[in-house]
Amino acid sequence: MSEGLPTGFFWGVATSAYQIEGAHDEDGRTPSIWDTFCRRPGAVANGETGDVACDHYHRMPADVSMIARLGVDRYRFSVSWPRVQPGGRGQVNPKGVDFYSRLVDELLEKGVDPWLTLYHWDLPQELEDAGGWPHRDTAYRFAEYAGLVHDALGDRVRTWTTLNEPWCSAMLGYDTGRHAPGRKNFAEAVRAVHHLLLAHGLASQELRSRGVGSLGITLNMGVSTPASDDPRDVDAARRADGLGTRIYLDPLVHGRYPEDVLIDIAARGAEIPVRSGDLEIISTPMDVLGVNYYTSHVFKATDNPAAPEVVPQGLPVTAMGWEIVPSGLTRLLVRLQQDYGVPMVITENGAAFDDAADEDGFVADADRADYLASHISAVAEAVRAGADVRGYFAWSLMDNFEWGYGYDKRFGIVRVDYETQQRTLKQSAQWFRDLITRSRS
Ligand code: IFM
Repeated sequence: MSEGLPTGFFWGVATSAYQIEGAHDEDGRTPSIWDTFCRRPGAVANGETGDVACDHYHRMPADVSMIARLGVDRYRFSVSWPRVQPGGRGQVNPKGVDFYSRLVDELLEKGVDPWLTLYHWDLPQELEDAGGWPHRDTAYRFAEYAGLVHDALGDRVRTWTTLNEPWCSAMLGYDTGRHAPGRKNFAEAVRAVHHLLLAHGLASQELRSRGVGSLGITLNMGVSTPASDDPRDVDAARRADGLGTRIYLDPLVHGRYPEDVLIDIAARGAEIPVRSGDLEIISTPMDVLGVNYYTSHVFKATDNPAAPEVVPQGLPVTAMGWEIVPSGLTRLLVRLQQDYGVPMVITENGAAFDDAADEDGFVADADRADYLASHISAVAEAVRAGADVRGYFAWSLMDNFEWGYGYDKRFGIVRVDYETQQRTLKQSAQWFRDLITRSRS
């Protein structure tokens, strides 16, 4: 399955701050937009919150030992902005920084390389109150925060990711309202896209000026296929690809927004608030593109060009209802190589299933192991076809807070019993550990 992966290909597991840390009001941390959103009636399944989550803030050393026992090369985690810079402005919070400093030290001591993401959706609430991502100043606040984190950890962390999945921050946060902060306004979402990209560029400049080993951004992507040759279906797929992928990668890599996407969004009454010099900042060269892949879609046009129908292909689905399409990952990676040519790493790939634990907490999740195996094979196939892919992170290390789904959906290769906080390796974790061992021999 891993035949064809290049020498030096690395393996990792991934998490994010709000999904695992808990300790939401400890040691000076202030609320993020997710703390606020979780308290909005009906926003999150069962009214759940990340207040405790996996209690990783208090269990970090043991969690790092568990990560090391999996044999991974790298651990991808995110830093909580309101923990490190409460309120999103001003001085660092020494206790917040100390947590990440200890995390990095624990990882390095155990031979696991830290892969740090600066923003995985937990905007300080005060910055949302000041306008959030539709407001240009938020990009400058982010660059300042990036510099502060680098000042604290840059001596030990080599790999820096600015943003995780800006599509989710912009579109789910400001258009559909399914994610924090829960606004529903397409024009604001488009402004958020630009300011997230600007934030990435400004932060990249801050980080580069201080010195980094490797710098990039992570995007969630799939392939968009038309349901038929009908030009309307072809156009529906083009639009989905435009708003899902090209609106990010064209400015990031080529320094321009795609013309067809500008026309599409103008027809919906929105405009990208680009200013002179922005695109040069946004296209600050990156070393690695993080690719998060879960599924791909087939699109059929409807009477509303902004709302095409997703046509199920009759494939098996995960507990999220997402079809399992490993071939889409191969196609995506080959296409990204051709159109953008940036070295890539799979920064997330994994699946939620309805796990059944035995009395010891063990889950025989052959379905999840199969999902991972088929997608790792798809990566190897893309590499054989010429894609430059350098590593793979499984999402996720452990079950955690799955945003609007609360704790109902479990993506972990490690089971978390939320009553006791006991961690138990699932069959998929054992399989992943053995794969890593085999791939080295
Ligand atoms: O849990 C999320 C993660 O935070 C971002 N990427 C997708 C995952 C599964 O939905």
